[in-house]
Amino acid sequence: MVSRRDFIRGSGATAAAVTAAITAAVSGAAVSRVAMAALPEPVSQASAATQAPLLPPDGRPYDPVVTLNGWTLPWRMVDGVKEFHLVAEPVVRELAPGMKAHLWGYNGQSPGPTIEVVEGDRVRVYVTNRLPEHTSVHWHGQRLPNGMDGVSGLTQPAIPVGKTFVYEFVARRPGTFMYHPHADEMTQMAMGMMGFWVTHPKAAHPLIARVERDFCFLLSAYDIEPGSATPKIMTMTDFNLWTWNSRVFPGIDSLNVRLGDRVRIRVGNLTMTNHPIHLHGHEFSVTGTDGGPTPVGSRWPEVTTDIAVGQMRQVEFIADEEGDWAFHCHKSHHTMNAMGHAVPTLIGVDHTGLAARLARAVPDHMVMGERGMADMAEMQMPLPDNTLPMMTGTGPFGSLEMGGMFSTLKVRRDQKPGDFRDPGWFSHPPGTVAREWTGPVGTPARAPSASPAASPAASPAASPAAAVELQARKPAGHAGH
Ligand SMILES: [Cu+2]
Repeated sequence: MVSRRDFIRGSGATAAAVTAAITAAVSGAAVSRVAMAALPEPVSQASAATQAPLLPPDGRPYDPVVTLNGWTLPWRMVDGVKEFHLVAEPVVRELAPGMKAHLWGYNGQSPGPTIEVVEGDRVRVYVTNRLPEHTSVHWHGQRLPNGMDGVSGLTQPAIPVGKTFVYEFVARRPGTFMYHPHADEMTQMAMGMMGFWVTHPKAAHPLIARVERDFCFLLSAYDIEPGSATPKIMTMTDFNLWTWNSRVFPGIDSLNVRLGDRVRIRVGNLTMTNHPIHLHGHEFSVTGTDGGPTPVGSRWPEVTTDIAVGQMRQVEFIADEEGDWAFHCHKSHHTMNAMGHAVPTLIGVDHTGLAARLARAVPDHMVMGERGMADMAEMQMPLPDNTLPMMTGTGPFGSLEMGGMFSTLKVRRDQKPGDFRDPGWFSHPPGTVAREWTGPVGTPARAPSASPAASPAASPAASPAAAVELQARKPAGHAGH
């Protein structure tokens, strides 16, 4: 993997190299070399792996963030202005090993690169449109001149196909923001167009702590039928791939920290529903929203924070418990990969004899689910090309039976400061793992149930179990049945 430093060096950060690269790219084209050289070279990212933080090479210093399965866009400093170049374009994004999606994004990936600036920076962002339709970029949450707000039709004309627009404003307010199109929004966001923006404070800030680890990611969702690669953009709620930075478990990298680190995680929600994001083993406080840092008196401990549509929540905690801690959306359907939502519940249904009869009629039919759905995780069922098992991932103790919005916070005593690499699975101290009990098991105390003698003989209430069986499965109600 190419390191961040090599990546920047290799991409040519000097003006001469930029000019040479652009000249090479446009030689023969009827484009003024001077005009093209005025644009910062667009930097593209080919990898979906988490890139090392981009240490600021110039400008005001700050503590950079780490974008989960993402990267920060390098800039060019021109007369004290930070210049970035976003290229809106179709991309191929690996959602997890084994599945690639045809999305729209920026600079080679969906989501686009994170933009990091410092409070007070004057920022110039060139946006080149290589999509098949017009677009714009809205800088969600920012204080800026109205005409820089990126709402096509309202504050600017849309950026036509093939054209480049420039946005310029001062990053007035420190905080965590997002960017996304405000032109054919439903399509373009359903296709993956979004990115993170962090404005770091220019000096010590009473409400913004310095942290050892600062992670960020966006929530997005896609509806991609198994075997296909392009999201169905008309889907409103019934998505089948719930992603963090357009990745699903087990494709989402772990958040690797050192024992005792103060950790900040910034999460923005650009899906169509809310996501209660839950961390195991620690309590956190919400220290910021996209409206800015929260007052200290408004902070209380939580282990789950619900992030509504169009919101950002920034949480902080001290990572003082070693281990591999689950970190996920608490909507259990959001920690699953592509699945059919129309599958009936078969728990408790007796399949005896059914499989043999069905096999005669439908040779490839499989009966599943009568003891729950855990079988699904380890089932060797042939999948269509380019899809993922609904429940998957293997940990040190077996199948995790997860997918979608799931990752782990790995807290390690020996993780070096600034080292974000995956330390592998946790080695549990002896005697600290739940284990099988092989001694005597006492009879559990139960509440007394109604005695059959005390109820009318015909009443189903005579036996609670009988009542449950009777109601376990109702007719689906097809017309004519
Ligand atoms: Cu969720």
